[in-house]
Amino acid sequence: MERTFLAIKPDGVQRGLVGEVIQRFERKGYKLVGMKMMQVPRETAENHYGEHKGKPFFDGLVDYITSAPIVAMAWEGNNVVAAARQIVGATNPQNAAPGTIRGDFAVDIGRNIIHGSDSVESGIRELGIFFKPEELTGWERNVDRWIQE
Ligand code: DAT
Ligand code: MG
Repeated sequence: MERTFLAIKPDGVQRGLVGEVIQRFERKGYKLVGMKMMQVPRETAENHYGEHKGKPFFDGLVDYITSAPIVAMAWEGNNVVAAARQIVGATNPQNAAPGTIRGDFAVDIGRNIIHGSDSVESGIRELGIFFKPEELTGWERNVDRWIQE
């Protein structure tokens, strides 16, 4: 079953949006299989955002993501990577559609509330950075048969 890495960034935590964000994925029907609050070490942030190293916004991005706690999460479900990106919305909240998390709660690209993996491969890579295998919990949910045929 497909998994993705989602993280409520420091601004989302500070603004009291943890419950709101989690609720959107729960209500959709995806399954939470890992979660922890943590302050991200600088080295971890630089690894996670390695594809952006050298870009003008890289240092500010790492400063922001390490500045206060995040909530790191693993979510599971059919097509969850792409579907979560849609729920998250466009990178720049100015372009994010209303109804998306970034569209509803953010105005600045540097304070866009949430991270979501951009591909299945990124999801595997990012979950490996933030979680030990034993921290991800496969579990049976009785309602699954009412969500997925
Ligand atoms: P996303 O988070 O939608 O996957 P990304 O991977 O391209 O976007 O960039 C990672 C984060 O870096 C993004 O959430 C916000 C920041 N960022 C991206 N492009 C930026 C830019 N042009 N100026 C400032 N921050 C930027
Ligand atoms: Mg990205």
